[in-house]
Amino acid sequence: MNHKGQAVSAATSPRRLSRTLRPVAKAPVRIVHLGLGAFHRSHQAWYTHQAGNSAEWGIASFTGRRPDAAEVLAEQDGLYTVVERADDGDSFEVISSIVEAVDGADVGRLAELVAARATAVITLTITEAAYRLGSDGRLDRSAPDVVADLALLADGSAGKGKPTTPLGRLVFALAARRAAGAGPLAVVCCDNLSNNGTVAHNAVVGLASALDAELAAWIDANTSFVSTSVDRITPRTTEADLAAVEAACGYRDNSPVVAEPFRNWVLSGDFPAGRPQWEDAGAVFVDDIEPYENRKLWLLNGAHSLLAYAGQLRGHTTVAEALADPLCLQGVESFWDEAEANLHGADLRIPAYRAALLERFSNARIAHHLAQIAMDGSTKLRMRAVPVLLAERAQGRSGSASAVMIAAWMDFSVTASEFHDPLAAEVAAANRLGGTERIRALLALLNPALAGDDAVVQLIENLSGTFSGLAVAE
Ligand code: CS2
Repeated sequence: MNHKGQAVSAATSPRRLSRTLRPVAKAPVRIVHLGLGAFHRSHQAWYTHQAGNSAEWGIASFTGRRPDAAEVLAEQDGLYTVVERADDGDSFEVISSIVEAVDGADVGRLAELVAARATAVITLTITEAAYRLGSDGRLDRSAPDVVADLALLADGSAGKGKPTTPLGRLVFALAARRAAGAGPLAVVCCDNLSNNGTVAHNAVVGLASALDAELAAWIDANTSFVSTSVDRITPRTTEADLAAVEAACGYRDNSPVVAEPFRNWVLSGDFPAGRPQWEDAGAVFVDDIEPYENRKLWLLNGAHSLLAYAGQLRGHTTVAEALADPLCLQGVESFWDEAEANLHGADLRIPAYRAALLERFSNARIAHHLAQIAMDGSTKLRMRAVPVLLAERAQGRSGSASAVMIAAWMDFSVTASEFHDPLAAEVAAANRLGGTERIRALLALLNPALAGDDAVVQLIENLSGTFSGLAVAE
């Protein structure tokens, strides 16, 4: 059907978006990306497209676990539409910065591109969980896929074995760059982790050093790990979005991305082989990124996680629906008060930031699903709830608003029909224990020190059920 509701025959179907339909030159590959997904396309690829020197900066983007996203995009020569979805309507823009879309399993092509001297930047959106951090914040070398990748990489080091994790693939490709003598470059972490440049450094160098001390030393000396704070709410694309693009633009795009109008990118670090002029699109370069990172991670992502668990326990599906529930809103405001008391430095304009977040979250035209945000909670809560709770306790306060987020996650872990988490097995084992010991075991997965504090365990136990059971009926 077309937008007027008339049947459309194959002969009259709109043509597929491609560089033939929209003639636009391909920039040379100078950026390699790991994690080709919707967020990469609404954020880093969008900024690169807007940069004044975009003609010099093409992106080769690699998928994570599945080839699908690369296949669909390759059929469109890398072109796709960003649908900017505001409260009062949509606007559409074709983005052309991705010049090669590749199945992540093609580590040969990854190594070839990373080893090319022209490649200056590697960006990452591989998810928080992919850094395989243990509860001590370091690479968990005992994680089964880390162990498996180490064995594959050791099989002729940078030679035969093909690693399967994003970090393993990155180490493999950096080994190829070292072998080619192609010189230093920047790795830009765009995942929602505090101090994400340092986390990426520790994970990559940690993995490399388990293989080959000289490779680890080379990476350490030749790779600039840039820290960033990234922001743009990007829900999953639906069939209705494909139809909306077709109706408005007159072509078929099988891979559009829907995003809110707001976007933000703060970066800190060096680019030894150059970079696109992302500042042309509003990116900001700072010396001290921590206050910005914490503001975004705690206020935006923290509220998201609280809404994801509390909201689903209360029967809601999207962020906008959960925020319209006074009990959930109250939880968010209380958590923000706690977080704000621990945000210092820079001119953070917290009241305006909070007001803007309320507006962004209540954009009902963006169907941002709570189930999507709820995934990988054990990794996310270590960054979103634990630091605020620790800071509150250190100042002699209860931290009950951060604790309630953790309690809601624990409640959710029992009632959820689907529970995606790198520690799902450990969470299930803890849930088989009863009462206080269950709370303690679950808390130990987030932060062992907190789990050793009886008062915190008691606090969380008292808060369980806040968004379900009796508390709801009040
Ligand atoms: C969300 C983020 O899924 C999640 O965990 O909190 O993806 C969030 O939408 C982005 O960070 C917004 O910039």
